[in-house]
Amino acid sequence: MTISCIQGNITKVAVEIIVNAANTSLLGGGGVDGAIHKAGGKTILEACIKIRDKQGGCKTGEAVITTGGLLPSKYVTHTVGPVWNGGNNNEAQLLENCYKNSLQLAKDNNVKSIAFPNISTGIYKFPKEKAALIAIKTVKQNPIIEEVIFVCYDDENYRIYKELLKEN
Ligand code: AR6
Repeated sequence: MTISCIQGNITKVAVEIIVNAANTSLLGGGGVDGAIHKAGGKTILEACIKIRDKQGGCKTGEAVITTGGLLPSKYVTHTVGPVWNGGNNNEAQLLENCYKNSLQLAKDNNVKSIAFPNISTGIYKFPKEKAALIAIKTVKQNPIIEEVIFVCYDDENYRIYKELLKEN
């Protein structure tokens, strides 16, 4: 397994699956979710609505998979990160579950490469360094996908990931 980080827009990354930091409604939103739906087109939203109709959205920590629509990636995995609420509300475990369940879903779909955004570190306010430590630890503990790329958008996350992955 290789783990790396890049800085940029995840909608441009050519891997087999990109992960979306969605919300429980699966109906889109701001941040990376908005960018993915905008770039990927309406087939992604249609697939999300189908999943919603079937199972009523997606719980925090869980993940569902749809087409990648117009994106370079074949699939999008939509996972719902926890809202940071001080740290004593199971946030760390829920964030770990996002990474673990997304990796498992990729494996179940025979995917070899996956790109993650920095889940929960935007609108949901999870402290960036804590989130990065959880993301990297969880990926290392679940070496089931050949290539994992962390796509950092803001400078602070990119700096944190570069530093933490140096020790690889
Ligand atoms: N590519 C990669 N990363 C991005 C991009 C992009 N195009 N745009 C933003 N980021 P956020 P959350 C980074 O707020 O905190 C939505 O409304 C951003 O810098 O997108 O999990 C959903 O519908 C940050 O580091 O997601 C939910 O309601 C990271 O993506 C809610 O936001 C995550 O920030 C989820 O909040």
